Amino acid sequence: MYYTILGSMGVENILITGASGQLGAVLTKSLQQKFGIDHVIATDLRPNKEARGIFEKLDATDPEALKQVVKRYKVTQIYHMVAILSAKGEAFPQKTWDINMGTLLNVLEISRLLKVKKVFYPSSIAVFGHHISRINTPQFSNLTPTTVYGMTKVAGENWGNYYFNTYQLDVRSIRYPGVIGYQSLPGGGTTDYAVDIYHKAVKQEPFECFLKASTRLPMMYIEDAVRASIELMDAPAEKLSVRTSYNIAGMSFSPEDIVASIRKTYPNFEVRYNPDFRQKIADSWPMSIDDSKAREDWGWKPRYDLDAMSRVMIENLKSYYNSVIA
Ligand code: AKB
Repeated sequence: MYYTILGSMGVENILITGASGQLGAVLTKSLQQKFGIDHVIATDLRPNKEARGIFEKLDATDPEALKQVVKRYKVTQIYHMVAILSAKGEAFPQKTWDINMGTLLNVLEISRLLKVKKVFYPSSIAVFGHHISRINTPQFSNLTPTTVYGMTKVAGENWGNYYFNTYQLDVRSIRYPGVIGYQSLPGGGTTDYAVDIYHKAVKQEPFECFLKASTRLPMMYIEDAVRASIELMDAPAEKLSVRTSYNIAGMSFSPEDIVASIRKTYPNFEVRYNPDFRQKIADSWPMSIDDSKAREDWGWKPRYDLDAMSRVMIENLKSYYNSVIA
């Protein structure tokens, strides 16, 4: 059994909830590289078929099941990646609240009881809503979100801050922008068009965009998002002045910008704009983010801009679709 070798002095054992999701899958790989494959416990309702290493089927809404896994593997850090995202959440508001909040409260309380050293909690640009300046949105802005997902993220940030101040549980958090990667498909987000569009371009099919051409949003390439999360978890505790959640920025672009970038490779790529209910959500979010606190406190710096990301996305999706056809 893997877990008999875990848990010796000074060794970190990392548990990831939602490990089969878009970010969870890439994060799991990076954490395996950093800590060793036997020290990372990927958990989800369903396994990620391509993943290697330890996997436990886990419903994070079940506190007893979560507690058993944390105990068995002598977990020292948790990355809690379970969430129903912004667009999907609007179809199931109460379920979204129950799952997003219930799983977080389980993670926080079990971490407190079992003395887990650090917890990572992903927040989102969805915490912002009306009454903000949408350009370079400051770290400390009004948080009146327009979606249930955003409401859970504001509440979650405050719970993290509460556990830090009240129980000295070392909770750390980032407000992710839209995250774009080739490794897996996201599900249920407002920023997901920016992943789907690359798949269509590489398959040389036309794309129908659910946002208006000019809708500018903060975005980030997945490698930057994963690196940011691990860098924040590695930062010395005394450097961290924000215990709700850090703004981080990668790039900001609109559908027409990403189309122009893709057309550098596929000049005939066709796009039609057909905005739906997600337009209203996007219109309530920042266009760009001020991440100076993250830069000052723990040295955050993105590596990818739009064209660099387009090159990696197109190259990797081309290899993927060629291998599927072969
Ligand atoms: C979504 O669109 O819901 C997410 C997010 C920005 O948190 N990608």
